Amino acid sequence: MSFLESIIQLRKAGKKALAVLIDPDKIKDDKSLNTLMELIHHSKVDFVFIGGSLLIGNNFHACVKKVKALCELPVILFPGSPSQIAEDADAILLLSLISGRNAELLIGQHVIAAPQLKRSGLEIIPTGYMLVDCGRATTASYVSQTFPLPWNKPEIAAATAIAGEMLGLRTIYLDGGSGAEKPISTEMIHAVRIAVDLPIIVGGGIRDEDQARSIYASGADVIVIGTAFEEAPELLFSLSQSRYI
Ligand code: 1GP
Repeated sequence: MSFLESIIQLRKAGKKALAVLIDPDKIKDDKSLNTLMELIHHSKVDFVFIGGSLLIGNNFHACVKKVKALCELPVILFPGSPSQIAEDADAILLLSLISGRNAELLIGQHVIAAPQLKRSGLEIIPTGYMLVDCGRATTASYVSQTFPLPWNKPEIAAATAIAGEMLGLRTIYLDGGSGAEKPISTEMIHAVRIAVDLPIIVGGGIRDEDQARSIYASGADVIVIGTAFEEAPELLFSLSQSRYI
């Protein structure tokens, strides 16, 4: 089943999903990747996302290949640029940064990537990507040269999501950015949940089970955990329990 179909089915069944975000720059060596993948396996994570707003190292492609070899979970690319397309993955979030007004990230980079994506065989997931101000400047907002949505303006997030749905995007990703000080407000997630019928992915600054539970309860279908997993991988066990609300 495709990634999109599986999250639509989970949603219909009232179930929630957990994704772990692997930043290839943060992987020290094969041994540490093996350990992380063991943990991911035992925590019953649903999806592995790979990518980052800015990758400095050069092990992205090797990392995707190794992750794919080490696990049976769907591997989804979460690309910061067209250089993060790897055919070893299963799917790619084709992110249109609809919270911003940077034409390159709304359509420009997509034009550059489109021929390669068309040939790749990857499942393409047209995603309305919305950056939200969650307390501190993040690499994502700096690199994208866009203003994030104000944290306390759920109505702007809802209107943006509606526009994304009307434009034919298939999922909404609300992101506070990696290492955000706090998660996106439950009010904002709830407003987007009421506004659109699309699967909602939420990430950025989620660090404990209580936060994850309330984010799921407000309407998120998929939660993405990056920094908390890097800092304390064992947290994944409790975070994975939060899916059962
Ligand atoms: C970032 O949504 C992801 O784009 C995950 O954020 O690293 O803060 O968990 P964290």
